[in-house]
Amino acid sequence: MFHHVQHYAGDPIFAIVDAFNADLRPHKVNLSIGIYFDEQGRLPVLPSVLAAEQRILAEGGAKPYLPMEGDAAARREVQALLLGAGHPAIAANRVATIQTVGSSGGLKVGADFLRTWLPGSAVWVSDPTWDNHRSMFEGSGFEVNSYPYHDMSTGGVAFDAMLTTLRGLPACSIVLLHACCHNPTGVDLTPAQWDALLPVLRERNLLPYLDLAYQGFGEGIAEDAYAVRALADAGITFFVANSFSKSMSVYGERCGALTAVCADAAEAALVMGQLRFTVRRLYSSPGLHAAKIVSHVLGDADLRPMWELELAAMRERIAAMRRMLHQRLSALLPGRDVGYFLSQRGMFSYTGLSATQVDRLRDEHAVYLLRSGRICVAGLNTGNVERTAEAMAAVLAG
Ligand code: KET
Repeated sequence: MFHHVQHYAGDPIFAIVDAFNADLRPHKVNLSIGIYFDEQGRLPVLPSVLAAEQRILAEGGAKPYLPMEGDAAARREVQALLLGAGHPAIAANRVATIQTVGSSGGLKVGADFLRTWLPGSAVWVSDPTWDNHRSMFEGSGFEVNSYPYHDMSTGGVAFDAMLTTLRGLPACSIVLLHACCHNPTGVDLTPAQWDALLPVLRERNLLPYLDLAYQGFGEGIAEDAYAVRALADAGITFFVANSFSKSMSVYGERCGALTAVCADAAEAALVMGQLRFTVRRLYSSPGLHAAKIVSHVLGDADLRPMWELELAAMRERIAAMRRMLHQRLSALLPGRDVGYFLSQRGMFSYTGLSATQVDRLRDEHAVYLLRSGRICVAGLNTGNVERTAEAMAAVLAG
């Protein structure tokens, strides 16, 4: 029956985590997957999330199915987090939000919806992007192309080339954009560049599809939602999939959402109906515990400020690790410009290390990163940053 099934080589990110876990060297360093580890190298349980879970347990209650679109309170909180409380688009009922199984679930529901309702469109992702973007949209039947994004020579965004490509796209093309903390490069559009992008999206009648997996890890909750709010303010129709995996450190709970900001309330109602049907066909309804975590942490007057401080502390620890790595590498490689560790933001840095250098880091130094040269800065701590810098300097020196 299945002898013709093709071998699956494994996921490029999860495979490295498996290899790291199997490595017996005690000094190993995991800079592969996009997970925030604390100063002790542990995956934290945020006190705000723990307090929410204690309240959920104390409240008791049965465990019914949620509706296809998820929990109403969680969905309201998500809209306010993304757009800012009281945004006119929310008041006008032109925002449709569903709770999803992580933001991956949101991205996928959105992809299936779009494949049905914009069947003639192709998807355009940044070069480079999170590997799974391509897989997800191809899995939904889309042709996936890429637009220029990262300029290796300057370490910045190839913005003119990006705009030129987007200007040439057919109407209704789907443009996947990282709202903040670009994965894998750590290089984001500035607010001014977003402002310059909006007229192109509007004039070409493109559909922006934002991925917001790291809200709060760049500059702050509101700052990192700049693109979401600018698009909504401009009256552009768009999708945004957002995640709480990282911002609440609830990876395995699968907390996320998909939001469609539409032209008017009637259109939003139509989109909402078909998003619900898409969910029903895929996994029927999302998880109850995930909904309760999100609605308690975001909606509770005590827990919300706690969480915002905890998120700020994660952001600041990552920034401190960027500075330490930069300082150590600059000292070890005086002639080399490693300023990109400071200018890039969020969990990831694109180091420019080649796949061969990445293999040497793993084999000779037990330092694990993606073969693209992406490191997760949140895997660094004061106990391993020195060794990591020395290992990087050794392979960079040849
Ligand atoms: N979008 C982006 C840009 C992203 O980096 C991830 C996860 C997700 C979505 C998925 O998030 P979730 O809400 O948990 O479904 N990225 C890290 C982990 C992974 O590959 O799954 C990573 O890039 O390492």
